[in-house]
Amino acid sequence: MATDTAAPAPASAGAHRYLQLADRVALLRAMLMMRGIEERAMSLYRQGKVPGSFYDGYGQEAVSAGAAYAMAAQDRLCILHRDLAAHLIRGVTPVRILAQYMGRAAGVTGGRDGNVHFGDPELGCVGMVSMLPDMMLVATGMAMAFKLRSEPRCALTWFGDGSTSRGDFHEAMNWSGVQRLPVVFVLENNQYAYSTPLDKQFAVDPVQRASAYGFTGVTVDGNDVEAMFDATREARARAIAGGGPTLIEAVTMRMHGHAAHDDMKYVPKEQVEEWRRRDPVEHQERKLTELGVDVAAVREAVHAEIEAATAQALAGPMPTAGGVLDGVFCEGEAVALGDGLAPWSGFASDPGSDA
Ligand SMILES: Cc1ncc(C[n+]2csc(CCOP(=O)(O)OP(=O)(O)O)c2C)c(N)n1
Ligand SMILES: [Mg+2]
Repeated sequence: MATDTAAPAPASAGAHRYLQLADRVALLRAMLMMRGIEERAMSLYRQGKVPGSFYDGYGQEAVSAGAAYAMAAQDRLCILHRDLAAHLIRGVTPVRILAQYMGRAAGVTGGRDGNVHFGDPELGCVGMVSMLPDMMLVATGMAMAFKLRSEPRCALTWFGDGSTSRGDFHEAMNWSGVQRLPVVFVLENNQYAYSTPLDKQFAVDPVQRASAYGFTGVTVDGNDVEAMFDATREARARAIAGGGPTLIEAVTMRMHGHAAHDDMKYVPKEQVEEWRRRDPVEHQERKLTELGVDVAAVREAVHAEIEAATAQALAGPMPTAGGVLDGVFCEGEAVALGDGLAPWSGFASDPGSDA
């Protein structure tokens, strides 16, 4: 993910304890890539080229980019519907993502789904289960396996504020607390669950529930990608050291409707305007500009990559009817998950990691 548009970091203030300048640019790139791909996919949706509906994470790019960047290759991720940057960081290419949205053969699910329910197992990612928040239980189960096998790995999953009202949330929190499992729960508090605002969702800030289940809970500015990285790096190190789970509450805002059809009339305009001033992409751009990075060049490179990927995805074939049953049933032995990319260069020197 490193890019050659990064100038050497000035020796002055502004250095990050763990991230090199190339890492900080990689975080910006991942966020720009997520935003650009989703904007492109939304226009393809309006042209009728994306079936079903379309969900995006506009305004929430820092949550998935920062958290995914802090995970090692051998860790396992359960990625949700507003977390595209995590797929990118694990190594899923833009062309595969765009082909996925259009139901093409080159998509991650080979055209079996034209939506957000995908995850490349070879990159250590579990395909998203739509029932919310079932992925918390999947991540908890994987963490249980790591513990039983004494493997120094960690599982991480994202979920929304709406998910905190479901029984699965409490089951996952309780079991992982009792067993002190190596799992990181990232609660994407984006102010709404469809049209339900926070004050109709919970009577206490849900981060307080972590202590009720016996583990650490932290609240983070979800629009600051480096703050997300820091909190996740710490949570992962704690998990690997046997310190149990962490609940990270990432406070952010869903800047678009729930999905393409939703004009979010129920959201006050002032609230959107207030959050627009805290845009996570612009926040990182300002930081990097101060560090001497040519941010416009990064933007341009990302834009060109997305345009090329869109052309390639559009030129790709639809799946054939003959292969419709391929991969539906397990044939022979199940193949274990592989390892994704872990672009952060710091695992070698991180005491909490064996990578
Ligand atoms: C058990 C369950 N009920 C309803 C849905 C339909 N649904 C999909 S996303 C969503 C809103 C979830 O809100 P939240 O958890 O806050 O996540 P956000 O979409 O805001 O990121 C709903 C109701 C679902 N997928 N699963
Ligand atoms: Mg929400």
